[in-house]
Amino acid sequence: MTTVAPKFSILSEDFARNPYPYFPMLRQETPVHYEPDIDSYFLSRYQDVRRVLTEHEAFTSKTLTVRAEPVMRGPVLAQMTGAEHTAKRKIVVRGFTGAALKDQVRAIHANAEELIAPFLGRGQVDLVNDFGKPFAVYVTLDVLGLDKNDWRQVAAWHHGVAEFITSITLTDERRRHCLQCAEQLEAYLVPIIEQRRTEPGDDLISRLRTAEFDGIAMSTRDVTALIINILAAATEPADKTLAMLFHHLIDRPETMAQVRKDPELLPAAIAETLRFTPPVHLIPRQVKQDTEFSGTVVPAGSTVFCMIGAANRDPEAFTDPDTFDIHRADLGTARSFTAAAQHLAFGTGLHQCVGAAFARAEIETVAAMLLPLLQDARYSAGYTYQESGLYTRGPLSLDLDFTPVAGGVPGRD
Ligand code: 2IO
Repeated sequence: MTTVAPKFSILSEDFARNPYPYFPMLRQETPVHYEPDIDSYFLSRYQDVRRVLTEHEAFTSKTLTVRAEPVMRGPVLAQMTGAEHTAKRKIVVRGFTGAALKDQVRAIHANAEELIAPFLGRGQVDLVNDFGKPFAVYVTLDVLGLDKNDWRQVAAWHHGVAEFITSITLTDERRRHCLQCAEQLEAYLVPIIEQRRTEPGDDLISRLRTAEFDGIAMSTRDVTALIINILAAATEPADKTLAMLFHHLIDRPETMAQVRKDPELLPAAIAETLRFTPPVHLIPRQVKQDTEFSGTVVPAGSTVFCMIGAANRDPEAFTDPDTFDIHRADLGTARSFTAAAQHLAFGTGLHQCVGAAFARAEIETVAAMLLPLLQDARYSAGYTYQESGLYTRGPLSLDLDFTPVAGGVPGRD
C-alpha cells in the first residue's frame, strides 16, 4: 500500500513518474484534491468525473478560453454549446465517417507500410520514435490534405500548441514559444484554408470549409481553430496508445498469443488499453455554482480537473480495475468507441471525443498490420519502460527486437 505523504502533490516528480499507485489513495481519502499552486481541484472518482462530463451546463468548458483558445487561434468545438455546437459538430462527424473514413483508412494503411518498411529487415524498431510519432503526423497531414514535405515544421509547431494546452504550469518563456508556434501555424494554414473554399478537394479541410448544416457554416477562423485542434488531437494520443497496446501485450504473452491468433480481439485489446492507460489523463472544466462532490464543496468559478486515469480504475466502476483483461465483462467493447462507452478515455457527454471512431480505425488498422510483421516482439536488451506526462501520458520509447518475416508487408506490390 502506498502511504499518504503529508505534502502529497499531483505536481510532484514522484507522481509524474508513476501516478497509478496514488490513485487508490486519492479516490478513497481525497477524492476532491486541491492543488493550491494552481488553484484547481482534482476529481478521481468515476462517478464524480462522469457527472462533471455529463452535466455540461453546470460544468462548463469555459476553461478552454484560457487553456486552448490562445493557441487554437479561435474557438474550438469543445467551447461551443447549443445550435452552433450541434451544427458544427455534425459537420465534423461527417468529415470522420462514411466515405471520408474509408479514404482515411487507406491513408493510414499506406503511411504505416511506408514507415515500417525500413525497419523490417533490421528486426529492431523503437515503436514510439521511429514509427509512431511520424506515423501519427503523416496520417493527419494526409487526412487534412497538407504537404507531407512540411511534416517536421508542422509537427514542431503543433507540438508547441499541444505543450500549451497540456501544461499544468508554463514559464513565461515557454508560453511565448508556444504562442509563436501557434501564430506561425495559423499563418501557414490560413491561405490554404482560403484557397480550399474556392477550389475544394476531397480532403478534410475542404469538407469542413464548404459544409453547411441547418444554415450554419464554418468560417475560416472556425476551420483554422479546428484544424489546429485536429493536428494536436490526432497526433498527441496516437503514438502513445499504439505503444501502450504493444507494451501491455508484450507483458502478457498469453493475451498476445490470443490476439495474434484472433485479430477480432483487437478492438477489445485497444479498448482495454484505453481504460487501463488512457493517453489523455486530464480534462478541465469550470464549476458554475458551488457544488458538492463526495462530501466536499467546490466553490463557483473553480477549475476542476477530471482524472481519467484514476476514474478508469475505480473499483466502483470496474471489477479488479488494476488488472489488464481484454475479456472483462464490464468493458463493453462494442460500445467502447461510442457515446455509450464505459471507460472515460474519450471523455463522455456532449463534448465526447469526435475522433473516437477515427482513432479506433487508426490503431486497429496499424496494429493489425504490425502484429504479423513484428514476430516474437520483445523489449530490446537494456531497455526500460518509462512513461511521462501528467496531462497526456505515454511511453518515452518502446525499443523492440523482433524476428523479421520473409516477404515484408503483406499485400504490397
Ligand atoms: C483544446 C489534449 C491533445 C481534444 C481541447 C478541446 C483539445 C481536446 C483533449 C484531446 C487531446 C489533446 N482535448 N483532444 O483532451 O481535441
